[in-house]
Amino acid sequence: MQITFRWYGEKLDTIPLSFVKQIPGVKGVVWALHDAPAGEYWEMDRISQVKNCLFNAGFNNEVVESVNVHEDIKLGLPSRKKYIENYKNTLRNLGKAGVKVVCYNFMPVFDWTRTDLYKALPDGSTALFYEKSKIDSLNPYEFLDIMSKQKGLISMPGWEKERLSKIRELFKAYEGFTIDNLFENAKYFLQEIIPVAEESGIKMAIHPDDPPWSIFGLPRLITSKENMRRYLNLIDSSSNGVTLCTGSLGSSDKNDIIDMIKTFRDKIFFAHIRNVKRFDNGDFVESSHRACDGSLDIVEIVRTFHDIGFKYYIRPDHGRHIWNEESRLGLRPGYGLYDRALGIMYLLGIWDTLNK
Ligand SMILES: [Mn+2]
Repeated sequence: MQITFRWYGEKLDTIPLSFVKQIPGVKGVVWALHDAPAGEYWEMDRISQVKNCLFNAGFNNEVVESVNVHEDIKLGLPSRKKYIENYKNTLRNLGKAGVKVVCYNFMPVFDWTRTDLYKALPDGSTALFYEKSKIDSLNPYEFLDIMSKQKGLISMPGWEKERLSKIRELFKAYEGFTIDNLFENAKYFLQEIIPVAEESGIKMAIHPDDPPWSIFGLPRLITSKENMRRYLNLIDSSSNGVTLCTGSLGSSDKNDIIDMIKTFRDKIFFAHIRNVKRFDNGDFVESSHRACDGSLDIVEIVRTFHDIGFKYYIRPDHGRHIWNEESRLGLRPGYGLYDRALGIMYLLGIWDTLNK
């Protein structure tokens, strides 16, 4: 396996790559053109620019997260044709630039969802929090109103200002939309792009829905073992795979992460490993990586990856905000430096012990 670290680019990330370099074991930076709207074609020049920047700092550029899927593709509108063409051409360019894995998601309207970006934990740190009753009792517009008052939100992937301004239209477009419609449109998308991914030497790795259940009445695809299997069966290809995100899937106690890793061992091209603490009322908070701090047994999860001889990429996903990091101007909630670095050390500690 190879440890990676997500980074938002020179203009958008406050963490210098020279700091990331000081975290032991990080080989690659997980990157994207975060200022490119979903559906837009990624020019080779811009891809090369990032590649050079990463190489100069001593990292590889093998994992991209994400190339976002335009909403019209998820909705199956006629306009999807042009966005799919752009997607294919982007994949061709990424392949030429040496990219091996592309993480993406197929979540309607909302990307990941939380109700509080800075929930105070007993030790004084803060973390991303999901309050079930809040989501259940608000309509999406009230929810957005509350969220937009929290600092840092619109800088987050999936929550771009431009995208959210169209929220009412989007909800209208999804009226009456079912999980089967979503699977059907995903199949069309995969049939178009997977052959290009194969030619380009790229493994496509879909990210699970976060949280893994329906919110605001919208259908969600990658929520369970059963749905993951259904998705992988949409098209039989060595380039059609998943990102195993322990925190996203593990927000539901119905998901057995260890079983999923074993079941889909040949289809996992990227892993996000983080812990999450679930509460009896359905709330959850992102906790430190340590197994005893959350509901997921990270030791067993890492052991399972070790057992299957996992040879792809792992990143720590999110972290808490610690050591007064919240005051850092432009901090992206969940994407501070310190707790993700601690997470990496925990993962590597387990991995090295297993190697011995
Ligand atoms: Mn994730």
